[in-house]
Amino acid sequence: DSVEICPGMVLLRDFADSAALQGELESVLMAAPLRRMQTSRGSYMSVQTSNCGQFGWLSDRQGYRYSDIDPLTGEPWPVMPVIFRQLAETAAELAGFPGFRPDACLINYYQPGTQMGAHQDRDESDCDAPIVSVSLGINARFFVLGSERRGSSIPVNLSDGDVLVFGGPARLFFHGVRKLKFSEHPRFGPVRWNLTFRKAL
Ligand code: MD3
Ligand code: FE
Repeated sequence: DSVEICPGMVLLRDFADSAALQGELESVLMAAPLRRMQTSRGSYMSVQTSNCGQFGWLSDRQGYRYSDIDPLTGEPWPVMPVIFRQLAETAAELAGFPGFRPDACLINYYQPGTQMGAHQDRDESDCDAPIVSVSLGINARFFVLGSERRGSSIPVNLSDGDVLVFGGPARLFFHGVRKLKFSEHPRFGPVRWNLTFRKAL
């Protein structure tokens, strides 16, 4: 089913074929391994990341940016698997954003205890394009604020296979992920994956 959480934000519950994505994810990570990125202040993020697609999101002492080369391997990022791209395009279309063509897929890896503080996604040049987020593995408590970092938030429980689409008025909303509680997924084990599809450039 599909639920509009607020204008511009649509949740497609259990929309993704998580078993099919799992195999492709493993191949991508063999070519571009997970790493812990550094912030501009020098601390390390608790989430581990990698990318596939034409561009990858990076964070280091210089700040945030997109790059067509993986600095760890010196090679281009792995090609975005066809089933990743099709999933993101179909989800965007169903949510009311036809014509979405992602050129970047950020892979986030969460272990129990990992969290992501409230932030905006604004490193992309085209904010008319939506963002499509796919959750795999154990459940997470996601939250959305509005255009301000403070105030009340809307909680959303994200489970394996759930797809969230953000666009229009919700595209620049603050959001984050609460500290992950321990649980186990039959295929993924005690971890959560999030694939975030974007139009970077
Ligand atoms: C709301 N990741 O990588 S995805 C991120 O679960 C990020 O890994 C989280 O936030 C995760 O930047 C949440 C959901 C998400 C992605 C983009 C958004 C929510 C968003 C952009 C605007 C508003
Ligand atoms: Fe984000």
